[in-house]
Amino acid sequence: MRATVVVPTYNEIDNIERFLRAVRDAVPGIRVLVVDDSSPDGTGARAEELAAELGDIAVLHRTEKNGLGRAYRAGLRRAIDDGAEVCVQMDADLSHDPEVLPALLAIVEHGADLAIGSRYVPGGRTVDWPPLRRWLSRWGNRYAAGVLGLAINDATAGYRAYRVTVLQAIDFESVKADGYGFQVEMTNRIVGVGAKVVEFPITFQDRTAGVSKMSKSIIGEALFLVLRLWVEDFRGRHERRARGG
Ligand SMILES: Nc1nc2c(ncn2[C@@H]2O[C@H](COP(=O)(O)OP(=O)(O)OP(=O)(O)O)[C@@H](O)[C@H]2O)c(=O)[nH]1
Ligand SMILES: [Mg+2]
Repeated sequence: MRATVVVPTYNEIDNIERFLRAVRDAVPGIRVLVVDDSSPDGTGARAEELAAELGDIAVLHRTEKNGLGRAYRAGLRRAIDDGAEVCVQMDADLSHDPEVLPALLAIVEHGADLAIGSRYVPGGRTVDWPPLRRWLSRWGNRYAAGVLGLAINDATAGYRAYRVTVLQAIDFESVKADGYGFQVEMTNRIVGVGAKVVEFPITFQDRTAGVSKMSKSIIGEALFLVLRLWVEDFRGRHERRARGG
């Protein structure tokens, strides 16, 4: 299947080269779409140079930094329009090991609609994260899964491969969340349409270069988002029952 890695970047100048070379080494035939929000550090221009050297890499330059969700919606749209059958989401900061790519792709090729690189299934782990960050991620996941009734251990994971038909089935462009919540909203919709989800254990390595874009407002958005999704799911079920469906 034709696969494209969609990778949003903002100020990843110290990571982008290592990232693109490692992806190319791990899966020589894979396409990459870098979605750069006019990084002031020149990540977009560096990505263009690497694209010319390595081939099969495109760069989508956006004018404004306005969140991971928006960057992904634009990037997934472009990848699909360019013929992708599988879209991989990945961070550029090398927290997601490119060596895992073949496994995620194989899971989708064998029939899954979504393969999640999961920190919270047996064999999965996080390395070098401070205790508070670890706690936040672990409990954020328990909270989201508990409230939404998702049988998913790592619904906030940012390393995933989607079958394009499921992205179309959930109308991914109408997903509203922009920060971390984007991953949760995507997962909730995918579970909602009864798609097949497989979690594959990964080791998540904290970034060693560049700065985090994680913020209190992103965490706040995710907390409220879960409640909004719960209300929407509840209303949806109620309306279906009222219609006798
Ligand atoms: N295009 C774009 N990319 C973004 C934006 N925010 C974050 N990113 C990228 O999204 C990926 C994940 O962001 P990170 O800052 O690593 O967030 P994180 O992984 O939750 O947090 P840390 O790894 O702790 O820094 C990275 O490749 C970032 O460069 C944004 O607004 N626009
Ligand atoms: Mg990161």
